[in-house]
Amino acid sequence: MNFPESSLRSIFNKYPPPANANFQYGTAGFRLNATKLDSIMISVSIIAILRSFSCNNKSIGIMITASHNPPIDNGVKIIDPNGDMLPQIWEPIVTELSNCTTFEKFKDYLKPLWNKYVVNPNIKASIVIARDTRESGSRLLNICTQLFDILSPFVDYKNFNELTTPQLHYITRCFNDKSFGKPTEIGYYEKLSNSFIELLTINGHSPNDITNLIVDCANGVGADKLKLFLKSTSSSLSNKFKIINDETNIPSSLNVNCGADFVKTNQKLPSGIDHIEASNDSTLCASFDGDADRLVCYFIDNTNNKFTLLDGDKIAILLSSLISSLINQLPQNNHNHNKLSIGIIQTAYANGSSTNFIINELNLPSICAKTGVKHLHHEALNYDIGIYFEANGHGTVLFSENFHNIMISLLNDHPENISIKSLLLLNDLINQTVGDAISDLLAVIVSLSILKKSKLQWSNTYIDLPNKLTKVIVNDRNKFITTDAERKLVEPPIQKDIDHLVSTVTNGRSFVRPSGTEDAVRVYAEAASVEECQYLSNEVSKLVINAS
Ligand code: 16G
Ligand code: ZN
Repeated sequence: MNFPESSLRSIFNKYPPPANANFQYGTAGFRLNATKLDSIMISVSIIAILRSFSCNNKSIGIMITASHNPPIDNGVKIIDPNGDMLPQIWEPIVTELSNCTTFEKFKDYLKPLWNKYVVNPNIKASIVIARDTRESGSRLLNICTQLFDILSPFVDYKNFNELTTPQLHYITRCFNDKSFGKPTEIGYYEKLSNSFIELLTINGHSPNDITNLIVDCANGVGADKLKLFLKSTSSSLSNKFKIINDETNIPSSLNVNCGADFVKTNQKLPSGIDHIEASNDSTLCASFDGDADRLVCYFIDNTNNKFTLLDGDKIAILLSSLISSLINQLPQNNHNHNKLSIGIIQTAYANGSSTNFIINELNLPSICAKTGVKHLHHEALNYDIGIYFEANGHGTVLFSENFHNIMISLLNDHPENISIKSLLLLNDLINQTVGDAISDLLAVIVSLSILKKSKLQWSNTYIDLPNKLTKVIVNDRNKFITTDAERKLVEPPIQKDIDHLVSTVTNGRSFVRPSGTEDAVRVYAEAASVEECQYLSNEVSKLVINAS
């Protein structure tokens, strides 16, 4: 019997769950007010240990962050050995354990799992752990390491302290797959920097001729890490970057009036960037969120003096345009690359114009997945090149092993071919584990340079249909059940009425889905004109209120 009951009892009693615990491991792990997370850190840490045992003692990541949420919140999520999210079948297990309110219940639930997975206690579990810059982060991380210390016969861990979420995803993967890269923060910067500079160079560019950038880091961990990246790379690159909202020493400023979520939701400049700066033709503005896994770009369009957003949809289109142009330029005497499958994965929130562009202009398949990174990521794995982005700026590109093998064999026959080399370098530049604001921004810069596109040309690739996202507070959001990648409601029975309303406006589209992160229902509406969009949004919201 190796179940460490007395060690667990002592730490459980030190950080007991509240009597009314009703926690849920949701779309992005646990996320709540930081004062309520203590007991959750224990449950998450133990499940991470079991997950490691269940994966032949591979390393598992624990990231402590609440992303774009306010500074008083925090959260935690588990990263699987290959750098993606914890598989969904484990979510109810973490949820149940976190809701065991007495040690007896906790032990009764955990012990069978422990006995199932810890079959060879002589080989230890392995954990890598990190946090963002939130004030509560070090205290919460310390709860996890206390647990690891008392369970030291069963687990080894490495504490990275502050990292961005995508850095920890990358490092977790590297711990398990040495060919992926060095499992260190420096290793991450080297991989990005080398591929970025090489991509520019082989395509006849240099860091001196890229666009100027103003990067709003949401006063979060991305600020410190972007600076470290720039320090680690050629000095001329840092001349191109102006980093703002980098006050990580003032935790109360995190995500306040700045960051990707603020910019996307309010469709305006964050604090710290003035209108004149953002109107400069040679400057592109960008915002990260608090843990640097989301990116949006924007500028003030001089032709109409308007704020112009380049959101996740526009980023997906830019990267897809580059990738399909490189694929089209591959040598034609070897047709292996015709077997490469490419798919672009979006959610129902993707603007209809972007989906039309993918289908009609890029001639690529467009796939709709449920909201939440794990759903898009999962779909993207079905393709040799799976490009996935949420409109809110989460996203990346996944390249398959088959893609890699085909490129390597092509390179053998055509060692000087720039398109092959560029595709292979993109595979290194773009974080393969999860959306990454730093890596995505570098990919955007490279794409603009190689495609010789200005930010205005990028923005004019297609024109967004007017759209509106509304939050409706209902008694019980769990009554709202969707199907067809959240595009249709099954319950309550109002889908026919929604369809009817949609048919009364030009190019209309609307859907209703329960939020995975808030106690509310979201209503999305889109139409050819602002007036029709507003009308559709109001009427569908009324239906939702009446049905709830
Ligand atoms: C979480 C998801 C994000 C999604 C959002 C939807 C991750 C890392 N984050 O923040 O992808 O867009 O939830 O929120 O998966 P909602 O369900 O409240 O609309
Ligand atoms: Zn985030």
